[in-house]
Amino acid sequence: MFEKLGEILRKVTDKVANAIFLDKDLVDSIIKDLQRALIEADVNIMLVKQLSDKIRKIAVDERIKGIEKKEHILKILHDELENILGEYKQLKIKREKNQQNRIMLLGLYGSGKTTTIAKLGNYFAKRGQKVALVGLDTHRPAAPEQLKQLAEEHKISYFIDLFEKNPAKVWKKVKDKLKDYNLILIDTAGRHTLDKVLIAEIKALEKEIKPTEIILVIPADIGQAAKKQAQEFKEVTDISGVIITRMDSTAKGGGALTACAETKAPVYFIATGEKINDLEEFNPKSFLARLLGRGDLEALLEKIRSVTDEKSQKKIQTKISEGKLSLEDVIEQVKSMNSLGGFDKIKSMIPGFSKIKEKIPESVLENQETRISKWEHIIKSMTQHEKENPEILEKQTSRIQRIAKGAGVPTSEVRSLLKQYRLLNDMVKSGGNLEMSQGLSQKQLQKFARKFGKKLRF
Ligand SMILES: Nc1nc2c(ncn2[C@@H]2O[C@H](COP(=O)(O)OP(=O)(O)OP(=O)(O)O)[C@@H](O)[C@H]2O)c(=O)[nH]1
Ligand SMILES: [Mg+2]
Repeated sequence: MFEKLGEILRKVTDKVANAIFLDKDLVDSIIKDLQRALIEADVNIMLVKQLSDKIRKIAVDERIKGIEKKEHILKILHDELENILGEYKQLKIKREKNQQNRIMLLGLYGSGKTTTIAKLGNYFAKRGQKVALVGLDTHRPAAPEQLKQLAEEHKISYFIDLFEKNPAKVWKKVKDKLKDYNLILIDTAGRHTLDKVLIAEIKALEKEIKPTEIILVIPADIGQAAKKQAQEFKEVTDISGVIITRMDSTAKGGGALTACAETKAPVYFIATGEKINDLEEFNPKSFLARLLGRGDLEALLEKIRSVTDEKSQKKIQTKISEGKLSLEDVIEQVKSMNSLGGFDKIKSMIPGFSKIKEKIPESVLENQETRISKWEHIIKSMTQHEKENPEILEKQTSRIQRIAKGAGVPTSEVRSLLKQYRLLNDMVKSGGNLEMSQGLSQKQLQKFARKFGKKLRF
């Protein structure tokens, strides 16, 4: 139901974790992805804006640097998402003696009340509660029959009255029969709108039943409109929580969920299908963890630490600012890019590169591993002085031949490595300067694109 949102959130967190340079371009692209995904899930645009503003604020804060900045961004992202999903509140069933839990479900026409009553009955019966369903929808003729069928199918006790048209009277008739049950789930009638008749009926039932919980059932497909609906119901009665149904059949679930959080109506459960077991307790923390594909914030932060070895990052940064990388450094960079998901990642790591992604040919990404292992052999055949100053090799055919022989590769391979070194050194050097100068100019970008398009053949 939230596959796409989850996919994008994971992509965004990966981008943050894997970034070597966390510059304006990268932050912009992350925020754009996030916004698009959240708005697609129907999250209120104001909430989306708040979230983006907070991330941007951290991102441009000059006082926070490197890994710390990444941690801050991920923490903000995590906390804000958790925030907009609302507080966790469990639907507690009290078990004290003589304590009867009476849970009344309300909602507009077709919101899923009757189906949810059966699901809840089944859910709590399995957890050892003595459950009885009571049908107080006396308006729709087929309603008691629907409840009966569901109850019988799942072997749950039920009480209905096929003739009485006043729901409060039905309650009076059945309440004495409910003594042996500790959890009473009460189905009520729906209406097209929360009109006076419905309000009067709810009030009368509330007075008669004295429910321990009044739960509003909202279908996810109304999206953000859930806010208005929850507010209206809250005004006329003591809604203690919400159940959102039809999460499976709409892209607007994010809107319904976050709208309920805005009204401070805790979402107890979400329903994700028509079957009896398609009901799950809603816990914002674990819901978010699932979306992000990770256990919790700590696990998320761990990801950054695992891909960002701070020391080696610092070393590279220094070398970049000095404009000098050794061949081994370059190999290290390429290898780490590879382990982080391919050379493709260069685009998101180096400022400005995201803009030209379509111009870097896919062939660049091929056969890297074989190439890298050859390169490692080549480097092993070099002297320390050669490794640190590879430019001295450029015109020294005899040295190149010696190295090629030692590594068991043709001389063309050694030359190709030297060429890549030059290119990458150039690129990383420009990237290093860029961090300070906020991105490449269009001209520089085109130059890089041409260079990489033509020359970077792995
Ligand atoms: N896909 C999907 N369908 C659901 C879900 N919950 C309920 N439905 C379907 O929605 C329709 C209406 O459900 P009901 O339980 O009858 O809704 P209600 O609120 O009792 O309706 P009224 O009593 O007429 O007001 C039925 O066809 C259900 O099968 C859900 O989580 N997912
Ligand atoms: Mg119904």
